[in-house]
Amino acid sequence: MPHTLSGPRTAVLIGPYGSGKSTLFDALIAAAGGPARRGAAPRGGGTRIGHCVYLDEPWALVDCPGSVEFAHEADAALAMADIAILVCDPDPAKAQASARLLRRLEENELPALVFINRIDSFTGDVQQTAEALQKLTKRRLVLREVPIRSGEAVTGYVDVVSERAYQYRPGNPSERIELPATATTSEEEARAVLVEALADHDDALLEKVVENIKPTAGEVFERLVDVEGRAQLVEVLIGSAERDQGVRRLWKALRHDGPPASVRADRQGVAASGAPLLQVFRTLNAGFGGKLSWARVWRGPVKDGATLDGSRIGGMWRNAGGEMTKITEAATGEVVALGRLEGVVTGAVLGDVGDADLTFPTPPQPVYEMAINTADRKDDVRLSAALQKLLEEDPGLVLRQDADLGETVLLGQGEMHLKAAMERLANAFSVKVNAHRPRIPFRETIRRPVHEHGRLKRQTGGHGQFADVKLDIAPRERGDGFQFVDKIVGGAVPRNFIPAVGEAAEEAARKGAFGYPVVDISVTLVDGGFHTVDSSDMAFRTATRMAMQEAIPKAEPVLLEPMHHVTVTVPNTYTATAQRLLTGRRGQILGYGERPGWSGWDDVEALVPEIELHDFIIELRSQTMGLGTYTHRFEHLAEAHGKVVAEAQKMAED
Ligand SMILES: Nc1nc2c(ncn2[C@@H]2O[C@H](COP(=O)(O)OP(=O)(O)OP(=O)(O)O)[C@@H](O)[C@H]2O)c(=O)[nH]1
Ligand SMILES: [Mg+2]
Repeated sequence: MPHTLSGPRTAVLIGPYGSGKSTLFDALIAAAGGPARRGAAPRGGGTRIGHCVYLDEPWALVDCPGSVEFAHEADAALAMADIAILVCDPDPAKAQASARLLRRLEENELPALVFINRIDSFTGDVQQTAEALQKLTKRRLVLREVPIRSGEAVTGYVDVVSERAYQYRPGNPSERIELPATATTSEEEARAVLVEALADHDDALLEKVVENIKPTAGEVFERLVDVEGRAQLVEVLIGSAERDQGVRRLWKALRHDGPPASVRADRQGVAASGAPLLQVFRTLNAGFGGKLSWARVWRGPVKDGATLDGSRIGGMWRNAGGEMTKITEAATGEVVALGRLEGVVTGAVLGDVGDADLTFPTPPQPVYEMAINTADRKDDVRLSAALQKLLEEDPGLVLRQDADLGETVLLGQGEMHLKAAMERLANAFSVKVNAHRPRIPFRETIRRPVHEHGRLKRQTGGHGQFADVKLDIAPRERGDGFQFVDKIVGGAVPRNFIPAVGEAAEEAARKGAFGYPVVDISVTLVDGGFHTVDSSDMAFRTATRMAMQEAIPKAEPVLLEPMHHVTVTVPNTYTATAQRLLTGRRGQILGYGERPGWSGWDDVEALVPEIELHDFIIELRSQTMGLGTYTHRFEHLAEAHGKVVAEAQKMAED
């Protein structure tokens, strides 16, 4: 049944890096009467949101960045969408770049269309592209259009449902032409596939297929809208965003197949009636109107000036073709920008949530980190305020204050992601920062027990300083920590000085032979001596420190490096690659196997030194078409040798 349309809807453009989403976004807006594109669309990070009206129906279009480093932005947009457009490259060899997104569509149970872009420069067979994509999803993909070629060039298409042929006329709706003989076979094949796919969901249609009766365009169309609306089938369209080919055809598909906003709201359990409810999915500080929070109105109307959960809406806008236009009220299903929602973070739900499940997608664990410091010390105070705003904007970022190492570390989804974050710090918050590779929390320990004598005897003028300690310093089991043992008998060291010895020993262990904290040792005070006048806490501290500094280098010190348990996730065609990369980074493979619930993907488990992980993600992505990813957690400390020791010592000196 075609939908009776009432309210606004949201379509989200997703796709691999550089597949043409932004170009298509601009072309869609222009086709809906918006301004023509002005130069190339911005690349890299940053979701764009625009509003338009196509054939009297209001839409919000969301253009997501394609880079995996901004995947969390696309995930956030998908959580708000009524329908998705997956924009793909026509080359079947590049299909795999869409694997993660096809999974996401399934997880979201989101109706979707595939737009095979760049048809202007494609000489291959779109059927093969569709087949390559089909291997990556459980959902049925069906070609809705087949190309008409003149020589190598695609000049138009046949709509497989109506069986009508059209010639592209960039900037204008395509022109209906006679169905060319060259396209008849491919059209008939594609139609048969489409009808069979639909017959799986419809007995009446199945009967016709069995009896070899050709269903009418109307019959096919009606079922298509229904099955697609239930997210069971995905139409594959073709075109060229750059040349404005197939863009109006895509609009028509969106219009017919995009379910009303109530369908998504129902699926999330949002009750149809009640107080207003909205959810923020993108936040931008500075620029237009101070802070802007882009939100989906799950239940409207929401009025400007209204207070939701203690936050007052200070302004409400749509982005109509690049112009922010003020509105006073937003209806159910709208995506709008809200002003000055101070303290409201990306993902926040405001209003009467009831039993709705509006869980915001959790960004992946960060895989790349950089220590940052202000270029100008004067900015230190402003840095922490700016970082807090940045974290509000972007849940993909994490901040770690390393008191031990004296560093502020920004963690994110990759090099580009962190670079974009630092650019925002500079441009939106006027805080310039320098970034450097974070230090590694190395530790050290000893292998051999030693006995050491520390004696302080100083005569300065009238009264002197005297303390004498005999220490047994011994290794402990890994993870057992530092221990001080007092074995003084018969008052060789008076009771009141003993705590000072313990404290000084522990303090001295903070910097060992390589410049790092010494862990897992015991220090036992076995004997000593004192002077009734010249002994003091201070003197015992000094004597202890002297003994420790002498002892540690003699006790076969060893450097300990943090080891992480790493789980690499890759399509199984890259399992061997992942193993090779891990081994190349001194990783010890613990095993591998199919990732639970992800057919075609493997998890490879390994123990890897932390120092090797710094730029691991860059190599992993470049060797796996951007598909490989990993999670990690600290596992234990392990003895390090050779080059690592030299590197660690150098780091400690810097
Ligand atoms: N030949 C041709 N080039 C295209 C087409 N669509 C986009 N391009 C070009 O491909 C490049 C990338 O296009 P974008 O629209 O920025 O791609 P994107 O998917 O938004 O990229 P990210 O947001 O960085 O993932 C640009 O140089 C476009 O001009 C097309 O249909 N045909
Ligand atoms: Mg883009």
